[in-house]
Amino acid sequence: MKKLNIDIERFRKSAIQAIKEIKDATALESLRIRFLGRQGGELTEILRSLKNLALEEKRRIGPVANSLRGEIEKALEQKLESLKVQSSKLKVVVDLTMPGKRIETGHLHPLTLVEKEIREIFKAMNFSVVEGPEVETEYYNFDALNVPKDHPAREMHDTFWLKQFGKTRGGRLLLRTHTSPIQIHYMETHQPPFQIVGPGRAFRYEATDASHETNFHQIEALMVGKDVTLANFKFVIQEFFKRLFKKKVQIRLRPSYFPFVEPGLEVDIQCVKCDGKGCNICKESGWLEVMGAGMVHPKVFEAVRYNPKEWRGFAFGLGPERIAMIKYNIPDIRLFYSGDLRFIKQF
Ligand code: FA5
Repeated sequence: MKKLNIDIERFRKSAIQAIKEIKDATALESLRIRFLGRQGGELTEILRSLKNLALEEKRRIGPVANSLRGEIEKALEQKLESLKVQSSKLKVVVDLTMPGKRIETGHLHPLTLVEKEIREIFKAMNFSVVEGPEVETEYYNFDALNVPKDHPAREMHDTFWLKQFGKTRGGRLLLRTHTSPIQIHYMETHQPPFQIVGPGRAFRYEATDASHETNFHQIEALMVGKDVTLANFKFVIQEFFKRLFKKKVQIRLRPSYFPFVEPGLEVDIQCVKCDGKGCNICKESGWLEVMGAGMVHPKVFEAVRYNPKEWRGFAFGLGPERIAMIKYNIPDIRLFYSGDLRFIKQF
């Protein structure tokens, strides 16, 4: 009577290890045949050889070999299951019929979009884009713009004063209350004729409401030449609004007062939503106030050493928030800075 000349435990370990390492179902099937195949399967042969063993050896090895068969069958089955799960996951990845996943990308803020559009329109109309500092002196924000010290117009602009920085040659420091100081900086360093737009932030210490913010934007425009008139101004803004709203827009000029222009004007456009019939955007008036404007005051030219008898110019200051509100039908200016993603994601 024979003894089994194979180490069952070692066989078990290497069989289980081999099953673990399998990467696909075909290789797993080959392995199944190698161990359990009817003809020549390694474990099958071991089990077959049991009958030739001595009785004691048969009693010792028999149950071990039989339970090993169950163990290997179970391991093969589990492996097959896990390969199926893996391959179904793999199919999802390469399923070309699945709708594509939209990659979330950032996008521009509605105000940036509007400001960009306004810049582009003016650039196409041969205006240069210039900028100026947000921290200004009293001189640039008021004095050079013909707003005298104790003049009520200074009070109209509730100013954020930067007291801790003290005084400079240009007086006290402040956050500019409008973009008009850009005019002065530009004229001090350039000779006419020219036409510029100066976009930027402005700051006013005032109560906020649906159309007023403490931190807002303006776009300043200035055109200076030998014979610039209000007719040029009218043409430029009419053309600007036509390009912005993609249709002819009625404008209305009303007399107004700004110390740095004479005459001074307030510009209204006919409501682009209701075409002047009256709606919630224009508060039923049919008109929307969009900018302050006028012919540059001779005192301003004097401040920058231009001869007011030689040069004429028009200037205007436009609020892009207001334009964006009209264009996108936004009811409250405070939404722009709310950080509310439900609002921002609509653009
Ligand atoms: C001015 O600031 C003048 N510098 C404009 C100007 C320039 C007149 C050149 C003449 C020549 P006003 O305060 O009206 O004007 O402001 C102009 C525009 O800025 C307003 O029509 C409005 O659209 C916007 N604006 C003013 N204050 C606020 C505010 N608190 N919040 C949002 N927008 C504002």
